[in-house]
Amino acid sequence: PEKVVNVRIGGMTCSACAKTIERALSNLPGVKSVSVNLATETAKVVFVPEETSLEEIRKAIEEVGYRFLGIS
Ligand code: 9UX
Repeated sequence: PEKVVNVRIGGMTCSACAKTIERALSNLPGVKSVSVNLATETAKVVFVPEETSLEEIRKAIEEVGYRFLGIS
């Protein structure tokens, strides 16, 4: 079964920021869909927990220069 999380992200200021994060998360194994919302500074991520984890999601966000602020 897939998990759905809403991740709060810091540091996004433009739509290119959102695209960068969408690309980074989409490239993780086990991530089925990503929708980044610039206005609410969140990303909805659907993933297979056996293939990736919240920790991998956090790392991917930080590697492209943004901040993982937790899940809501
Ligand atoms: Mo969004 Mo641009 O940061 O460097 S403002 S991609």
